[in-house]
Amino acid sequence: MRRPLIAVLLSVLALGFVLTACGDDDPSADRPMESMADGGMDDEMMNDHDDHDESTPVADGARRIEVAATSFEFDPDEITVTAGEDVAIVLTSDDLLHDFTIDDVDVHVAADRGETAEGGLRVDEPGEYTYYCTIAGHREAGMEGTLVVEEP
Ligand SMILES: [Cu+2]
Repeated sequence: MRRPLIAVLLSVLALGFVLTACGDDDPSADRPMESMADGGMDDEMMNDHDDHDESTPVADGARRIEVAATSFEFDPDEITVTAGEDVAIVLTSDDLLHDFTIDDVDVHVAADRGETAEGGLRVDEPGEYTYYCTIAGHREAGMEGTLVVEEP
């Protein structure tokens, strides 16, 4: 029984040493980050990323609609729902960070590389809406689709 305990203690000590060693490197490692953050472009990207972490809440009993995001398209690129219906957009990304956003509708889901995320969606007004990916350049490259909201 003692040996494993000693091994664990030694591992913890070794880990602590490694962390301390890493800690010493931090000041130099931070400098490039800080200088990058000084550029307006990077500030914008970081704020962007914060926004992408928040998904709209999914209502109980929402119908799940799976959407695959790849560079640079959505599959499917047309989704039909009924006005007032609660749905969950289940977004999966294979390659890199993509999101699902509609202007004027409260829906947002973001999925990072290899991840699946869910976001609630409900539209009360029938009509056609365009969903797209807000990551810079993606919509322009073709990442958009049509949400058709039918009369109940
Ligand atoms: Cu995208």
